[in-house]
Amino acid sequence: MVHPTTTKRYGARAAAHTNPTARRLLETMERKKTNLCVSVDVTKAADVLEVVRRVAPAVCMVKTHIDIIEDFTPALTAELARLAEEHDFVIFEDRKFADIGNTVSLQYSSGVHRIAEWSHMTNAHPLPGPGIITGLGVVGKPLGRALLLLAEMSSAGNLATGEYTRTAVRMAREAGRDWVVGFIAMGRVDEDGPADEDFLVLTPGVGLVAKGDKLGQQYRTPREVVYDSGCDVIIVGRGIYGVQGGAEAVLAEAERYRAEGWKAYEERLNRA
Ligand code: S5P
Repeated sequence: MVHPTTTKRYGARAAAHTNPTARRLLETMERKKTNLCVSVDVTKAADVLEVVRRVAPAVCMVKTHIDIIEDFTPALTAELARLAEEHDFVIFEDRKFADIGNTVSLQYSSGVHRIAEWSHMTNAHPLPGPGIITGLGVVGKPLGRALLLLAEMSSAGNLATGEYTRTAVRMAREAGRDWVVGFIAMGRVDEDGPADEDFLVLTPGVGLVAKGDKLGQQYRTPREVVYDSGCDVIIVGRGIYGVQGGAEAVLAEAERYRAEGWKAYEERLNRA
């Protein structure tokens, strides 16, 4: 089955969203002709900014793991937020919240990182039940932030399958798309929904060279993810920032993934 959202242009899909971050992302994708999110999993603030400045022209989104930064100061997130405005991309802090509502609302708003202040989008495991969505929403909704649920994962042997995945999708529908705008998933987990429903599917585990790593990560190509599986955003980490050849090579590699991802999207639009 071909889900109706997979044959619509990203820009046209923006109108189906009330959440400002979802709209902004879809409009940025259309404007910059990119469905690429670079995952900047490096551990020094200067290296994060170096990678982001390099890849900025090629991305709709930058994904962070802010808790791996060894020399974190709020100047880093302030600069990331400034770069997001200057270069037209969305910031996604890949926090994978997984606790009760009260705890996650504190983890989201407070602590050293104050994620809600600078990150347009974040994500949560549905494992604890709907309270996690409500708890994060208390903080994020008034700020116009957006939440994704992890409905599936890319790693070998993960437990997010079958009934767990279906329940994640049901929880998102019940929460409403003004807050839960989509999923981390490997395919169109929302296929059973009504034709006018529009969720974003963001997909990690993307590589043009490696097939996996030694710790269970599994890679598919941009074409497999966007054309075959109907996902919206490809998330690429080591395949881009880990490329040999220094700073110049990083932008060239980001551009290669952008072009592959965009070609697969254009072909999908033209699919009968
Ligand atoms: O199932 C998942 C979910 C996520 S968000 N598998 C993943 O790999 N991720 C994240 O995507 C992971 O935490 C990492 O930041 C990125 C993949 O990085 P890569 O270097 O393997 O491309």
